[in-house]
Amino acid sequence: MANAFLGLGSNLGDKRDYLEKALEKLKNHPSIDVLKISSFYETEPVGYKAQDWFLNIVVKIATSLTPLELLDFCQSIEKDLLRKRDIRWGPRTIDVDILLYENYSCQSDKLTIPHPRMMERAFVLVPLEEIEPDLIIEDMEIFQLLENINRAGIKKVE
Ligand code: GSY
Repeated sequence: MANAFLGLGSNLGDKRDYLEKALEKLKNHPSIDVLKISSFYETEPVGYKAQDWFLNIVVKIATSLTPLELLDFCQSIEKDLLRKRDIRWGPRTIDVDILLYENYSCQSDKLTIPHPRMMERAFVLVPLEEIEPDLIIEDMEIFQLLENINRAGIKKVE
């Protein structure tokens, strides 16, 4: 089994419901164990600003799927939950990204691990540190990565 971290986000419709449904699909997969789920965070959109705030979480899983099999499953969740890819950085019902998969790294048109933009995203790093405070990503401790991150646009849902 490999440990992996996934980032989930939604900013259309009933965001919490989309995230809960995506979590259920992960939990119901026979080759995935959901080990940890972060708090829910309301987060300012990164990139395309003229859209609603996101609700984001990070999840730690153990899986016997390969990275590409896991990607296929994440994309099937997005398809089932009616994600449309209209505007590149635009609103979406659900986004399920592979952030990390063990210490594996790869770079291709289909999949890049670690996720290429995760190091500068508060909506990824803050929930990731909550569930894995000792995490080291490419020789950097997560608290070091967070030292340069502006947390103004991220609020934990209590
Ligand atoms: O890459 C994930 C989709 N996404 C998000 C997101 O999940 N949260 C925030 N705050 N901004 C985002 N911009 C994009 S694209």
